[in-house]
Amino acid sequence: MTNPCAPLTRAFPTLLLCLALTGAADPAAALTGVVIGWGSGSGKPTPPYDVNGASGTATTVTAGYVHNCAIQAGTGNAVCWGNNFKGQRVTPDAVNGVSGTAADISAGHWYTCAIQAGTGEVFCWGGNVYGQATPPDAVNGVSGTATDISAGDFHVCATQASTGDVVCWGQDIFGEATPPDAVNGVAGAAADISAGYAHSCAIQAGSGNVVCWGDNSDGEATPPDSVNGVAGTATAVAAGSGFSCAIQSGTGSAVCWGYDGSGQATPPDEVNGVLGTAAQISAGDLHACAVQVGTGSAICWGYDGSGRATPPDFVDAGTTAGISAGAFHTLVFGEFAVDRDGDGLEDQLDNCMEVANVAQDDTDGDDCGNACDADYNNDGVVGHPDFFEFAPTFGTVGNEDKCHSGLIPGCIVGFSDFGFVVAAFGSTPGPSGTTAGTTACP
Ligand SMILES: [Ca+2]
Ligand SMILES: [Ca+2]
Ligand SMILES: [Ca+2]
Ligand SMILES: [Ca+2]
Repeated sequence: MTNPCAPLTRAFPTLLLCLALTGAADPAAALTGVVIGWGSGSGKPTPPYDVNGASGTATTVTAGYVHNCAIQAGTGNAVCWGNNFKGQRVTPDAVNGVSGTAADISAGHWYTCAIQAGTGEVFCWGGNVYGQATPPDAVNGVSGTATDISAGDFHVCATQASTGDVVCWGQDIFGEATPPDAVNGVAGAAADISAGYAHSCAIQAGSGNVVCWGDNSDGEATPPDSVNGVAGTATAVAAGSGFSCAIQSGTGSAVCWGYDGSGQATPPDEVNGVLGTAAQISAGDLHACAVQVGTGSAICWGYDGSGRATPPDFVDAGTTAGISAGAFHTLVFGEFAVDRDGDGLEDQLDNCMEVANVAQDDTDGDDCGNACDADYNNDGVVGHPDFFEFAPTFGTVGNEDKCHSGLIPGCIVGFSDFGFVVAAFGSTPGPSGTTAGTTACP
């Protein structure tokens, strides 16, 4: 919790040195890897500071049913947030940085699976009613490991590291966890896999043919000729809830099939080849998303309840590096000029990035604006010492660091400031975007 520059910002030569050392002289460059979510709150799309840019960013995101996970940039630590009904949010030491980190992660329905970096061993945690959180020996390190993993609603599929064979486990009511010979090693292996609600899809290694299995009630397990090898093949595949999507080889066009009640199986012109093509694709419950080639735009389609298929403007304007469509929401990570409090200052320029504070007053110069800093003794928490420091200043002029909502200079410490301190009691100051990448203030 140390920012070498923060306490020194009033010592001008030291400030210049700090700017030179930290690269802060070019603060307008958007952070790469910032995680942003949107859609229904039930999907818990709001990411934690560990990956939202306040104190870290991400290299992978995965949107599950009502929880989400990411891999933190730099550390490789698995970070999860949202609902914890079955413990799906509590990352094990094997991948959270304590005794290992994660190379890949996938959030399902009340459970999560990850591939441990270095070893390739699969770890799962959370709900295990169908054995979906118990990876088999073929990928858990006993007799094999994995290079790719995809958690569906109640079943999981992975590609075995040494063979490329598809291995699935968990619920198998529709045969969704029983991969066919074309990709299970008998007659072929897989280059990409995706587990959906009750079906799964893979791309056969070598041929590029899309192969699906499991529930086919809506034709979701019957890939069309454009990607099944008859008239075309695919480079990526995504299994959703009752529908599937793929990116066609050569053209880059997004192609979907299966249930289309909300238009989720009808990719728009931006990615279907008419106006643009897709670099990545992800299928959720009732909507799907892709990253457009060239622009890096996040493009979503299908059911738009709670705006899950409508990326915020600043995501549109930025560059999406990765996208994941969940049950009720969407997550991306990428390079975005985020201004989450709408005060006109991008997060990385904003010393209180969740409070609109155009003036950016920061009386004690700790990079934590007065608007979110009641930690007067700079011990990292708003507590009794801060309250006792505040109390005698009530009604006075000239104690600008106690002015959290008034205009300074000349502010009078008043009731609104008292209310602010009370509300902040027990919390940490910030978050400040101007310390992003190093630490949250102080
Ligand atoms: Ca702002
Ligand atoms: Ca602000
Ligand atoms: Ca401050
Ligand atoms: Ca304090």
